[in-house]
Amino acid sequence: MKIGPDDVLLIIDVQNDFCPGGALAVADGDAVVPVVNRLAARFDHVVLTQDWHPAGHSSFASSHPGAAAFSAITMSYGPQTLWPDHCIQGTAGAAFHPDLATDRAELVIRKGFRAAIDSYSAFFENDRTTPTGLAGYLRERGLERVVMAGLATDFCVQYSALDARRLGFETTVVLPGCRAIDLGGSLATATTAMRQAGVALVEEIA
Ligand code: VGL
Ligand code: ZN
Repeated sequence: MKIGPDDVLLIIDVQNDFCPGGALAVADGDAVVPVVNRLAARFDHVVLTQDWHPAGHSSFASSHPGAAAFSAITMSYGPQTLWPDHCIQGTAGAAFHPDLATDRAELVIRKGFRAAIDSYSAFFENDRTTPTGLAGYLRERGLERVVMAGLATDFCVQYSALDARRLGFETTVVLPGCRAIDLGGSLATATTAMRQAGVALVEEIA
């Protein structure tokens, strides 16, 4: 694709807790920063997402006595992986990576702020129906093509990309700008699901 004036770069969760040393570190997570920064400089529109949980969030294993981090439970809205406490509102772990170029971001979408429900996607909470408002924002501004990168490929990037397709946005994921958690093969599953949904998985934007 050739980047046009109505294209938006959506940078997913490039936050300290998802980088080495963080509470939910993604292997090599900080390697996405220079890739994402170079991409952002080429787009007219940049939107960031920020995982932003209250202490005691229901996606934290610590909120479920006896449950281990990275185990799965069933919530009222469906299956939910339990995570180490991460991205707690206002903490250093929730801050963007210090080298992430955030100045040109036109919008920061915070998600996961309701204690009872997690939100991987930039568009919907994990019930797949409660909107974050991002779709309305993009449509109202006439932005129809979304390019994504960030963390983690198999969770927040995948959910965001699948929802973007479901909402009718042309959707591209730049793989070198992403890193995965890869829980029990989740990266391969996510890659297949994104391809099947019509998400373009690319190595670079020409
Ligand atoms: C994420 C797990 C929990 C992500 C966020 O950004 O992919 N993963 N919260
Ligand atoms: Zn989270």
